[in-house]
Order: sequence, then structure tokens, then C-alpha cells
Amino acid sequence: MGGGEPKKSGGEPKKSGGGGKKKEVKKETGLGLTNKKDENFGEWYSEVVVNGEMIEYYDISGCYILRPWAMAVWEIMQNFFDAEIKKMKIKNCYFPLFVSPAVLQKEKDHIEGFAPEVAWVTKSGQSDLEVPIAIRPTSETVMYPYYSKWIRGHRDLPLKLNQWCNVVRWEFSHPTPFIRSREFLWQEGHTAFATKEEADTEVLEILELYRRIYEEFLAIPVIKGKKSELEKFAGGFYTTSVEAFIPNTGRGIQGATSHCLGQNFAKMFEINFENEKGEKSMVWQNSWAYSSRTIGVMIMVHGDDKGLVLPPRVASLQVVVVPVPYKDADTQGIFDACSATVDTLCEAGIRAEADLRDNYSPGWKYSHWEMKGVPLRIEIGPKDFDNNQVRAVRRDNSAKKDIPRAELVEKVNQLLEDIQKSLFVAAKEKRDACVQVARTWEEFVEALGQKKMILAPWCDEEEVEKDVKARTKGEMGAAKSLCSPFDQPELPEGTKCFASGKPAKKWSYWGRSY
Ligand code: 87F
Repeated sequence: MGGGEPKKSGGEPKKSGGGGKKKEVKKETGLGLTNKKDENFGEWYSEVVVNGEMIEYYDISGCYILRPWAMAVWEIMQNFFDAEIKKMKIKNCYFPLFVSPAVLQKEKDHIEGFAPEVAWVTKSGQSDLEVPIAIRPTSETVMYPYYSKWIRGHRDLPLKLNQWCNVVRWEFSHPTPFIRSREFLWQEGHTAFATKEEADTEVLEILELYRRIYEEFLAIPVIKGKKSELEKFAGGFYTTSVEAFIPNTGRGIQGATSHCLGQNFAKMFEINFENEKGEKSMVWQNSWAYSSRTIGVMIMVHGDDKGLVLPPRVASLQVVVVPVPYKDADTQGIFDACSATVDTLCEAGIRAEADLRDNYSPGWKYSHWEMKGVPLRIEIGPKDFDNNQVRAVRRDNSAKKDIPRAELVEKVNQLLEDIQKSLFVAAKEKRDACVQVARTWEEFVEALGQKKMILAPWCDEEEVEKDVKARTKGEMGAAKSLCSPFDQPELPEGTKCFASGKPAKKWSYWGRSY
């Protein structure tokens, strides 16, 4: 593969101006989307992330500016996850961004496949550096030499560290904001234990936190499972993941991973300890990460033709209050009612703001906040004012409800919970409708052609997965195994592998993926 970046859907934005045939109205207001989600998904996505003020494109391909609206979503998830791992006695730290080539090389067996993606600093000013310095694509090689130094005896274990940072992977396939970018934000956890059992337990505890981020915060259903030998992290022992699905593109997407590294890195980096019996033993290690990709999955799953749809739990603004003054109405009274409404909501812990700008019409404000995906809009017009009520409009289904001022907090809380729930239910129904059981190769190929995620009985042989990849190679990209779900359907004796016809060992999800 060369360094070229094929223009594919969801990649760089179309250059505006000169030949763009946007409607005149839209050009003036900057509102509305020109692409529909179901008609032109890739262009729709590019438009939504920009018009929803999540992203600004940058002049380096594959790099994006995360605007406050996106950063706020990231921070809400970060606050949750950070608090949860602290309960698990995991501590935060920060290791340098730069990696020396010597240290990077230590890991060369498994880094081999990744090498083309490593970015290097070769100069300072005009002079070449004596030794080029790599930028971390992940921090195993950065951190583990110090694990070796810090871990001496069993009393130094477990060592459980996490860092919130950026990493750089110089991807060559089409970049997509949040989903595939050359620099991204993540947390990476790196832990070391005396026993395999402790490591195994932690892998699943972390995976459960990842499930909760997706399902409870982002309102996206995920499948927990184990990666195949071919798809696992090559340096590790086994890899677990949460897998999401994007119905519009028919692609699975790895949501987050929690690896048990076994003792592979302990061997490479000599991370040994003296156990209780005074014998030298190797540590058991895990590593785990979720990244800013989570935000892209959220946008792809919930967004619609009006723009972003933010689940209330991750929306930095949950309620926007818009005054709707008419001629001859008590405009000041309406504006004051809006401010009072915001105060009441904020005091109750609801993230609310009023849009009191007088240079935009109510209609413009509606579209603006719909584009930005605010879960609930409250309108206060003369009638509402006179009746001591407000009108609430849901972003997800446009349902309207009049709420007496006295019941404001209770009703708004209820609505936000309802929205959160129905977003998950809707996403799950849509995802479930895309799952197809296939027992034969013919059924598999047909389902793949229908952009499905396929649940199939599999012999779990690496050669067979390679063969599936080879046989499905094409313009749309090959199919691969996504995970073998922990929640396994019954597998009756005599069930055959969909691809090889050999005895099936497990059910596995398959599909095209990001
Ligand atoms: C790209 C360049 C160099 C992925 C890379 O998943 C190295 C790598 O090691 C690389 N892309 N990986 C695997 C990362 C494994 C692991 N690291 C810690 C995780 C979770 C967090």
C-alpha cells in the first residue's frame, strides 16, 4: 500500500465553494444538513461532526480539532471511568510522549506489523537528531522498563497504573474523525499481578466498565467477547473487547479492548519478583484502553438528518431554554421566566442554559440546538408564560409536552431518563435487526451482502479465518471475526463450522469492520 489516501465516505470534507450546490437559505444561516444519513452516510457524518461543532478539520490529514462540545462528552466519560478505576486502586501517572528506538525495538516481534504506523521526530530546527525519536503509538515499551525496576518483591504487587494521554498512529487508510485519526485521546491501563487469576479477574472488571460507558452513557448496545487468535493483540495472551455495530455501513467496530498479556512482556522486559517462598517469578500483566473513538460511534449510531443526537448522560448541555416572544407579549417577563427556569434546573443538578440571544429567531435557535443534539428543548412563549408552564420538546422523537412550572424538575428529570432509555432501546432494536445467524457459507455470504453482523458456528481455526478473509476480499473490504461472545447460544453436538464444515467449537460474530 502506498501513502495515498483514497477518498472514501466519512473521510475528509468536500471542499465547499465553487460548484457546491447548497441551497441559498442554508448558505445564509449555516443551518441544516445537505446530506441524509440513509442516503450518503459518509458525507452526512463529515457534515454532522462539523456543523454540530464537535470537530474542526485541520490542515494535516487525519488530525482533527476537538471542540469544547466534543471535549465535554469525553470529560463526562473520563470522570466516570477515572472514579471507577480509582475504586479498584488503580493510580494515574504520566509517562513521556517520546520513545527511544532502542526501547521500541525491544518489542520488535509484535511491533513488526505496527512499524509503518510509528511516527518519528528526526530534526530539531534544521539539524538532524543524533538518534531519531519515536512518538508513542501505545506505551508498553515506554512503561515496562520501569515496571522491571519498580517491581522487586511480592509486596510491590499488584502494580496498577493508568494514564490519560494522546497517542499517534500514522494510519494510511481513509481517516475519519474520532473513528480513525492519526492522533487520538485514550486512557491506557497497565497492570501487573503475582497471579494469573488476579489478572483474569481484572480483565473482566475493566471490560464491564467499558460496557457501562457504551450502554449506560452512550446508549449503545455492545457485545462482550473474546477476540480470535488472528484478531487479538499479537503481544498478548488473550484479548477481550466490547463490539458495537454501525447499521448504516454494516460494519462492526471495536469499542474498547481489555487484554491479558500473560507473561510475554514480563519475559521481554524482565519484570520479575521474588514470591512468598523466595523464588523468582514473572508477573502477569494486563493492558486496556478506550479512546475518543467512543464519541464517533455515538454520533454514527444516534445522529439523524437534523444533526447530532446526544444521550442526556453525556450531553454537556441537557436542556436548552428558548424564549418565544411574540409582538405585544411581555417579552421581559418571558426572558425572566427562561432565566428562572434555568436556575431551577441547574439547582437540581440538570445541565441547562437559556439561549437569550436577540439577534436570532426562535426557529433558528431550534435548528441550531437540534444540530448540536441537545436532548431537550424548553420553549417559553406568551401562552406558556400566562399559564405558568413550559413546553418541552424531545430531540430524539420531537415529542412535545407541556409542563407546569411546579413540576419542572421532576418532569424534566423523567424526560431525560426516558430519552436516555429510548435511545438505547432504539439503537438495540436497530442493531438486533442487523444480526443474522448463518450456518453455511452460502448463508454467510448472503448476510454479508446485506450488511449484516453474522453470528456463526466456527471451528476456531486460524487458517479458516484467513481463508474467510481471502474469500470475502473485495471493494468493501474483507469480513473478519469480531468476537466470540461470552454469552454463547447453545451449540448442539454435531454443529458444523460455517466456513470449513469441521466440527464447530463456538459461536462467533463476523462482519466487515472499521
Ligand atoms: C501501532 C504502532 C505501534 C496497536 C500500534 O490495545 C504499536 C502498536 O502495539 C500496538 N497499534 N498496538 C497494540 C496496542 C495494544 C494495547 N496497548 C495498551 C492496547 C490497550 C492499551
